[in-house]
Amino acid sequence: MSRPTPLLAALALAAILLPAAAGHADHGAAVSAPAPQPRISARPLALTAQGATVVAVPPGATETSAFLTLRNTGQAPIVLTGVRTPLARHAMLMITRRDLQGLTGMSGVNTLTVAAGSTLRMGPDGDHLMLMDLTRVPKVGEKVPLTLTTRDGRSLTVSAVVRKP
Ligand SMILES: [Cu+2]
Repeated sequence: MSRPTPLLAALALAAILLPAAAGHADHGAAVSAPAPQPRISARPLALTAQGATVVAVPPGATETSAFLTLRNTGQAPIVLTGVRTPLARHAMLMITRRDLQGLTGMSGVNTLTVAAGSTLRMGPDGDHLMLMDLTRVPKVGEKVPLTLTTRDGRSLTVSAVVRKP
């Protein structure tokens, strides 16, 4: 996420230049330049999204839900920690559970995990994204960006279509 500071950049440069300056001296202080690490944000997230939908709501509604199908094409689990969108001031991950009486209820969760090589199919009756304190009324057919964030600090932005429930 963060850019290298000038100091760090200078240190990195020194680490690269020092061995060259030492020439072939075998007994000098051997400074081995560490291999440059790719910045975390530069690694692509092995996550693909399909069918991203924001549920249309009538004027005056203050919240709605959104869902999509996520496929983890990688070798490690991907832990979602949140969602944001310009359409809502607050947004959260939610699950739907059926209690012993057969009643369903939603509850917010801190994380949703997409296991390696598997698919998380969100939907109106299951896991979903809750968009609260809407900034405006979404129009049927328009596209709204949804940005999912992951525990390792990366994100995936998808274009969700506003659809009638
Ligand atoms: Cu909800």
